[in-house]
Amino acid sequence: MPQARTEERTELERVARRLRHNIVRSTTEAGSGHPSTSLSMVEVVAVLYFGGVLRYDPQQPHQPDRDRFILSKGHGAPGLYAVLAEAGFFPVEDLMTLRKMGSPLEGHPNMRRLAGVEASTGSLGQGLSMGIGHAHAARLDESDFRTYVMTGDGEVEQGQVWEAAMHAGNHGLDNLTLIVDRNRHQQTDAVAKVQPLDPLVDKFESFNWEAREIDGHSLDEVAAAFDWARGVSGKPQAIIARTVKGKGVSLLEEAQDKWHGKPIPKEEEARALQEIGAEL
Ligand SMILES: Cc1ncc(C[n+]2csc(CCOP(=O)(O)OP(=O)(O)O)c2C)c(N)n1
Ligand SMILES: [Mg+2]
Repeated sequence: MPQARTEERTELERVARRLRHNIVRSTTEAGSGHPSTSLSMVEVVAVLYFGGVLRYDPQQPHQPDRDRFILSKGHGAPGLYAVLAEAGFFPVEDLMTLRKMGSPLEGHPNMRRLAGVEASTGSLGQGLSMGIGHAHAARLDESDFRTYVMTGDGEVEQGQVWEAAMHAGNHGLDNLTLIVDRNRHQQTDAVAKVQPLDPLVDKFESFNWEAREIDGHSLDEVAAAFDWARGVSGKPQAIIARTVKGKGVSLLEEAQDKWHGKPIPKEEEARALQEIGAEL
């Protein structure tokens, strides 16, 4: 790998570790929230914001030609807040106000209170429809901004997701990319037990999308997938990112259905941070 590329990867690894630290610390401090949901999306958002994918300016968060990222799985708010702070939308120290009275870092993202949040989400199933609105707006305004939406895999059971998928495919919205965080677990059980989704790639393709499955924790595969998505014309793109719920913290990884929506207890925090690795 050329040296510049190696350095970029090392920097992204550092970003990913800092995001994991801040996800764990902010939810443990809050005594509530969804660390396992947030830890599974870290590499995807690290590459989006720091791998040269999203076009954004924290000094001008409403600039009309910015790219949009909509976190449809709004309960992953601690992960979104960690990356927005890292990107300079607000001070990193504010992460520790998560879920506190008066803080704009609400339990689920509120676009009216925090710059950088593109959509108020938390009621699952709506983000892709909102993203379609932005994708159509870009067309109407003859702007080249792109829209990225991330859903959970349990979330994909929602009927509205498929109505939206059908619409985006029929309209050939090639400025729209969906990432499905395929961690295979939802609130209380495995997705396959509640409502099997496979073959997910085939399903999107049959709705006139381009789709591919990747390792959602490989920075290289995530970066390559976004490159691929940008190159597709005439169809929206779905990236099915295989991930692990609670990635990086063994306590969460080992009992995924037990830890949904639960913070790491104070007495386990130090060990979790050590497992994630030094925050450089
Ligand atoms: C419409 C709606 N129904 C139910 C919920 C409650 N709920 C919150 S998170 C969750 C599970 C989501 O699982 P998944 O989409 O796989 O996300 P993950 O945490 O695994 O990333 C549910 C059912 C909700 N937020 N919105
Ligand atoms: Mg899931």
